[in-house]
Amino acid sequence: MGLLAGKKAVIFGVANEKSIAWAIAEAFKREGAELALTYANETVAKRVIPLAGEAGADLVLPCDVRSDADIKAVFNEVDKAWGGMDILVHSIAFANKEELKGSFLNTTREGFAMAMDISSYSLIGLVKEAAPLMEGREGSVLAMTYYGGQRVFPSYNVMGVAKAALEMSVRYLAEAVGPAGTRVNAISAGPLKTLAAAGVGGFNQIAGHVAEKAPLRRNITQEDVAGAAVYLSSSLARGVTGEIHFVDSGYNIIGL
Ligand code: 0WD
Repeated sequence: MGLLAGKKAVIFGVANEKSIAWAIAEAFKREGAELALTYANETVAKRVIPLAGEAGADLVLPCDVRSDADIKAVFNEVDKAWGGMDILVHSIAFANKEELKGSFLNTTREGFAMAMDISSYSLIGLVKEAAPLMEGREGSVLAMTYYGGQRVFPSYNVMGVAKAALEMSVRYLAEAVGPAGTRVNAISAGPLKTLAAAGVGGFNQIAGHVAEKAPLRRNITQEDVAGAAVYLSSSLARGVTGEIHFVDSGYNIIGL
């Protein structure tokens, strides 16, 4: 029997087959979970709908996380179809490309607000609606973050600030939903070549540096993240909440 047998998982953030969320969906499926996937807009839908078919997802729903109505609609559908849920995965981030290069001083008020809304607030927005469906089911919420939310990296800029807010939201949310038996954690993943990473200036330089300096002397893969996601979403991690768990070949422990 799989580690997630009988669990119902709603996954936000599949954009294509390179997405971290897609590797998580595949691993969850393998471990026996039932899946619901969402897509941000019609362009993404063209790629996500066939992938959802491939994964045998029960539901594929539109959701732009900037919209409270979209978020509510997703969890209404989930409630109708499943009458509850066990796992929520938030694998979403966005910032203006012009603000993911050069100086942090290029950050605009509008760009800051948008990055914070889509990349940080959205976790709170999703958990607000999901929490009642997860109550008393030993539920698990999982978000994706990056070390650039704790230390300064070239070009990561406003996204680093958004990740810091996301990581603190993980802790506050863990406290807020803990009494109902729901856990909230994040994986801090090393650099991975995805659409989101393509938007970050100097990504190849960062990935090359990690491969050279990290204890494991390699970059991680989407499957490395998915393995940790299975553990954190399963009852093996039933005592773990409010945690930022690094899956980064150990890069974060290195001083020099
Ligand atoms: O190196 C990396 N790739 C790392 C990524 C290292 C550490 C963490 N992460 C994080 C990202 O910051 C993000 O939180 O992992 C998460 C997933 O990112 P990913 O898998 O690397 O990238 P991608 O496949 O692009 O998925 C992110 C998706 C969007 O993709 P696009 O490319 O269409 O912008 O986030 C979704 C969308 O599907 N997204 C939204 N979903 C709902 N509403 C929205 C939105 N408004 N905006 C973006």
